Amino acid sequence: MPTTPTLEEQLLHLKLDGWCIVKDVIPREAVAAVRESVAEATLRHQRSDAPANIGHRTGFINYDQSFAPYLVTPHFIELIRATLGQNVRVSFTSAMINYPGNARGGLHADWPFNQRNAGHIPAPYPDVVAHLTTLWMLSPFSAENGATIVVPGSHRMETNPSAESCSHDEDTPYPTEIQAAGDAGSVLVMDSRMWHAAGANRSDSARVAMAIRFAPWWLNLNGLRPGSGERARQMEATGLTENEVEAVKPEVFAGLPEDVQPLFEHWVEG
Ligand SMILES: O=C(O)CCC(=O)C(=O)O
Repeated sequence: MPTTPTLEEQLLHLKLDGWCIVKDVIPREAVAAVRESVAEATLRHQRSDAPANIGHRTGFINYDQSFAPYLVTPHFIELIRATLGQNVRVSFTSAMINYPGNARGGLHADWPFNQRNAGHIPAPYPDVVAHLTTLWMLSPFSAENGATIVVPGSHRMETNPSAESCSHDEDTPYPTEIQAAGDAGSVLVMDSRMWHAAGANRSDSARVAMAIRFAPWWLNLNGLRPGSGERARQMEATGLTENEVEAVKPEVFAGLPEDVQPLFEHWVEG
């Protein structure tokens, strides 16, 4: 019978391989309601510039809070805090629906290591865990519906395929890549440096997920703030675009569970 991995085992997996899966972050009996709520809010607030076959909404906490209580599920947040420190912050909340027919994405590392973002740490970057990407499986993730493709160990590289100088092309599968499958309610936790991509959805149903990213207190997030001077200067200096994360509305913040509020306090509007 499979046993539940300990925190130490998960930390080792994350350190050596760059990723791990945390099961039952959303309990089985609750996950269908969260999936429906996220899917419905994504459809209602869909980004007009989302790629074909993808439903996408950034700043998602302002539109739906059904997932918020699970951000502090003890065996999940303990792993996040053990990696990034006690005063960790949520940097992004994005909903993503990959529809049937969605093609495989390009291999990349995430912000702040993605070299196409204005606010990136230039490659070659140092070997430091500076940001975590967590992908919440609201539908089961399978090879057929496009479970995330990961390249284990690639987080220790000092570059990634978003850099023109990287010797690996983003659209070429990497020989040791695998797909991170899991049950609905599980969360794929990745070092944001790890090379990854969305898998192709060859099934006949939508893959509903959220990307919730975490930063340590010392990482500057101001370049993500719409309208900030720092954002404008980063974009002007690099000639690159940047993700936008809208501020959390005060009334949304006030309605969050007390133990979830510290994760968002740095980003409240006003
Ligand atoms: O949808 C996926 O499986 C991957 C998403 C992704 O690449 C990202 O959010 O950076």
